[in-house]
Amino acid sequence: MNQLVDGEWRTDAYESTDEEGAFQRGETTFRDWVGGSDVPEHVDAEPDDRFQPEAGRYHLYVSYACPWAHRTLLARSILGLEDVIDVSVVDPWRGADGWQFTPDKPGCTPDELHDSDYLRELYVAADPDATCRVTVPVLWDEREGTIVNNESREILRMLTTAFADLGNGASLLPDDPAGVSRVDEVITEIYEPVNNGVYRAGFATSQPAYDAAVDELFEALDRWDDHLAENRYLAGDEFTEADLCLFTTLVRFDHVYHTHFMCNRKFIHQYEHLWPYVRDLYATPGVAETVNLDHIKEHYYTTHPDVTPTGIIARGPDLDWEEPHDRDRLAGSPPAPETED
Ligand SMILES: N[C@@H](CCC(=O)N[C@@H](CS)C(=O)NCC(=O)O)C(=O)O
Repeated sequence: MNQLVDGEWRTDAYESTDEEGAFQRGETTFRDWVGGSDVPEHVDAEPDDRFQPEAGRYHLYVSYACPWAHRTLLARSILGLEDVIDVSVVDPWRGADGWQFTPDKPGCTPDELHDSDYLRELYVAADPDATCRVTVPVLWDEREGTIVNNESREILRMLTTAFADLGNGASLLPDDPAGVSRVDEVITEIYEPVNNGVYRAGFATSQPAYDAAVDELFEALDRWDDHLAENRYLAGDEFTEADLCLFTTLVRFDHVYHTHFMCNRKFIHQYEHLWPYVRDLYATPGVAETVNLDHIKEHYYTTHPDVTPTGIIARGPDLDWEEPHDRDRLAGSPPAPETED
């Protein structure tokens, strides 16, 4: 697989599966923390006073296709941070040179800051000797000219805490520490079987590794479907970061994970509660405009020739994302921007 080694781009740098054929996701490398917010317990970082939350200073590099980058786009949109943090969008197709900027393609932008051709140029600008994968999302600091962080869960938390005061007053975290801990537990709980589970199924190179990933995935989906029978959201009564983390996998599921990654024991639209739940989240103000199904489908079907060698983009299924969800009968409410009166 492709990555930077000592600042040079290499196309044969690492194996993405272990000797048992199980997918191994590499660690991300830029892990600084914006000052002015608490570092969650699970994060090994100190707030860095060099990085203060400021409007117009930071930039997000994303792909609409990527579920991890989607977390950050969702928080930016729901919290009303569009004028605070600008965004550059890469081409959904990723070839041998890694993520690239193709501004002429619908939904894509140039690198708004540096006019680079490839995302890896930013990684090398941040660290000329970088040895790492070149991934999205990236939180870039224009003032320091470097990458602050490229781990979605951490960028998400910085947006919902350090940057929240610069937004519209909506919140994606409970007020009480116990509520925040519960959100953290749920995000951890869904990561391995669900968010990463679809990749473990799709990129497995042995039958046992694939079987284990699919079994864990559907066991977790069944469990959360039961939870959602009585609860509007995943962690308490509010729409939180945890819902947003599940959403980015569920919204892609029937279009790409089911077929391309062979997660085909069931579609999400066949679940009694998960399907209305994901439509409820989709109907939440700020969410629908972050979903680009064309980029999602193009990315997955054309970027992994080991998985779908023809690069043909599967047509279906036709889903009505705007069908009424009737979830407002359950306790809880979507994030609400503060209104001036
Ligand atoms: N742990 C990272 C994972 C990010 C990630 O793997 N992004 C994928 C896109 S979905 C990527 O950029 N892959 C490029 C590569 O691995 O070379 C996060 O959550 O931010």
